[in-house]
Amino acid sequence: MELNEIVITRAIIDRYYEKLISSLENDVAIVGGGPSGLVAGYYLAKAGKKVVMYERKLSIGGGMWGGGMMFNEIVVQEAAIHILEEFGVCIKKYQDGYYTADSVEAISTLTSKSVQAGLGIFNCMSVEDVIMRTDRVTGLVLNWSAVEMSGLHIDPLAVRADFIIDATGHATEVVKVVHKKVPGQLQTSTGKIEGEKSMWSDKAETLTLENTREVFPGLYVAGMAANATFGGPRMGPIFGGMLLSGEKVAKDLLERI
Ligand code: 48F
Repeated sequence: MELNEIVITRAIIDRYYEKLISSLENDVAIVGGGPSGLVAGYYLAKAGKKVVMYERKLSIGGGMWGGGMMFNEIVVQEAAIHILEEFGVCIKKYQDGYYTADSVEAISTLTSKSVQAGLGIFNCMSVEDVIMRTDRVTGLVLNWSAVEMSGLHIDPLAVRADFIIDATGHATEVVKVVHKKVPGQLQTSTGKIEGEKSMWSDKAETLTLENTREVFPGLYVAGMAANATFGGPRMGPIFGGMLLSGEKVAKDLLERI
């Protein structure tokens, strides 16, 4: 068979269009493809929910690829090991309570298993705004990351979702957008973004879970965005809290959808 460039092109356009058109209305839309977003997406998709993820960069995985300072190993505490086991990531015990995994294997496995569970992932897309109806977030406003990076004046497109998860990490970008549009109305102690505190691994890991919750009607925070929003410390290169946060936000949302 002689390969035909036009068939190849049509196949890509047709298949991408199918994915795009089927993700206009969702149960949950996740912003950010780091570990917390991926774990959330996996559990929601596995439970049969319609869930989509938008990631600004070409590669999914956020801050997990580089382990700690580009030493590509991650540390995960005992409490989160069941999640890596669920995904089938290879884990090595380091000493009591501490486990390690190859960060490249960990993030590629989280990504692969999430897609296989039914999570729709769109890379190279950035969320620049939200849709709001009567003081509730009801969707996302999207544009190509290349448009954002080049500063082109091109209008975005929009998708609807019953719930949004801000899993944008330290930047907590969706919460920032909401706070800009309706200042002082976040469900934090001051109504504002509390801001991330300095490193304190033990406290940060516990607080990440407590802070994984709804911050504005229709909008949840997970992962590092949860601590940045509610004023928790950063934890550094330990990833159990990120995984547990993804599991928790999925569980909480499954009770509401
Ligand atoms: O930062 P990130 O990995 O988020 P996370 O799941 O995990 C944090 C850890 O990696 C680490 C840590 C724990 O030790 O503190 O930093 O909380 O991934 C966030 C992803 O969101 C994307 C960004 O490119 C990254 O891959 N992102 C951020 N803003 C947007 C976005 C946006 N507006 N639209 C689309 N993607």
